[in-house]
Amino acid sequence: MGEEPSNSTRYRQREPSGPTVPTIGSYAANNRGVRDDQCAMRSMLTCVLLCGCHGAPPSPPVDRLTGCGPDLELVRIATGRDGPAFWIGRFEVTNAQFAAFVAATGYDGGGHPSSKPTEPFLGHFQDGRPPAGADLHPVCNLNLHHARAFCRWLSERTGRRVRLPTDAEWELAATGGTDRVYPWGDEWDPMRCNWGSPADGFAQSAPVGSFPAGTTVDGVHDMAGNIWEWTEAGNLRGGPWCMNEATVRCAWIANEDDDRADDKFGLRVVVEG
Ligand SMILES: [Ca+2]
Ligand SMILES: [Ca+2]
Repeated sequence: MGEEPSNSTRYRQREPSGPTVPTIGSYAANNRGVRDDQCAMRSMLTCVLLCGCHGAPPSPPVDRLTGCGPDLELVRIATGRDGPAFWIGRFEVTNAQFAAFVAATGYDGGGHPSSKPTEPFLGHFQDGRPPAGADLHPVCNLNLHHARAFCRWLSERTGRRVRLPTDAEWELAATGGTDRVYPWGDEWDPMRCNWGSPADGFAQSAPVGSFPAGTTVDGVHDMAGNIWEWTEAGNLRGGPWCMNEATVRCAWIANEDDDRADDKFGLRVVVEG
């Protein structure tokens, strides 16, 4: 079962934050004497009748970063309380995507060795390539500098502003702007993410997108578990494949040494605009 956090990482837990989404019944009456929940229900029925979408919320726009190795699929996250709308990677960055960066640039860590020598920069790669069969697993063994370097390269190649998420952006994407505990809702479900139990099918990392029942409301995968994700502030979010249900909550923040790489530390990109 999942490990408790080690003493080497400074953790803090805080109350969930962010705007809450009102339920249908909580809408007030409008000036036509018709409650907005009735309007909402009417439009939902209209949607079912006209487009057959059965009342499901519209899917957010998607986009891709192309021409830099395997495409990075992006999901639009609507304007939040803390800033403008942005795009976020639907998946964690994979070994194959990071390998394309290394192949194109010869990047070797950029003079930022890991402060944990037993887990050096891309220590799991072999001859500059991911291990056999691991192309679609999340890249790991990165410290904050290495994660930022990948984003800078994508910015240069695409002309778009690619970077790590802020903590507010990461949490907005994970919760969908609600105060939910996990990306899928408030109830813990050990089969909706890759956490510290092999019972979910994975003793270590899983190919990205292996838990479609655990996505956010916007369809972002693996915001709980699998690989821990660096944010711009040097925090890690979402918990890794080896820890418990407390650590994979949306609100959990682990502040880490910027120089430390680890086989549980990876990234997901944000694109501005
Ligand atoms: Ca697992
Ligand atoms: Ca993750």
